[in-house]
Amino acid sequence: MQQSSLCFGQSLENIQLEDAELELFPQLLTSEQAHDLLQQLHKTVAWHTETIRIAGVERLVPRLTAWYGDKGANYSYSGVVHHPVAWSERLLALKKQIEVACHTQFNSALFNLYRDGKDSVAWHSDDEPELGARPIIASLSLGAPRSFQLKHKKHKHLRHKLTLSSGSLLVMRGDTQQCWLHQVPKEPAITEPRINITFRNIITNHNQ
Ligand SMILES: O=C(O)CCC(=O)C(=O)O
Repeated sequence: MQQSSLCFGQSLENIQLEDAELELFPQLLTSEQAHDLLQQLHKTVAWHTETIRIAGVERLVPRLTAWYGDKGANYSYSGVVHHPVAWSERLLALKKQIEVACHTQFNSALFNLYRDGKDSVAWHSDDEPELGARPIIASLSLGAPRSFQLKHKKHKHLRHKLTLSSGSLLVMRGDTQQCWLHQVPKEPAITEPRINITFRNIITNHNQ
């Protein structure tokens, strides 16, 4: 079920799912703004290929990634500590726009480049300890529309699917990461790139 409203003049859909809080701004950026940003980020972001170890075998992650943030906003995932690249002026302005829409502040962002539909991200939740217990994750999509799937961790029959179009912002709050997994599956027919930026807040002293 979905309820629509307006937030700062932007259309906003509340997606009603058990044990989750999901909001979708279908067009936070216009298609021209999203296209222009994708072109710029494609060229200028410090993209790199990561590896993960699955059942003792090293594999390339099927997308390119980059980690940006404030100094000290280090993030550990896939067994590696990532130190952030400093924000550019344009990225800081984008972060501000997203903070206003979400009524919260972020100190970091994970960038994903899906070169085409063969790139993907497998089922996971953003539940690393440094994100805190009920993190707010704001996910901006630029470029090729891609399917975004959710499944409940305990109630296996609960599933949901969205298409994330260029310029959209999906905000996940509350128990979403604790109770749900999400993925962007491969869609081999897609030939165009997509960039996704997930803004996050790293708790820099979470071990203290
Ligand atoms: O590309 C997306 O929409 C999702 C990315 C994602 O799940 C992540 O960065 O953790």
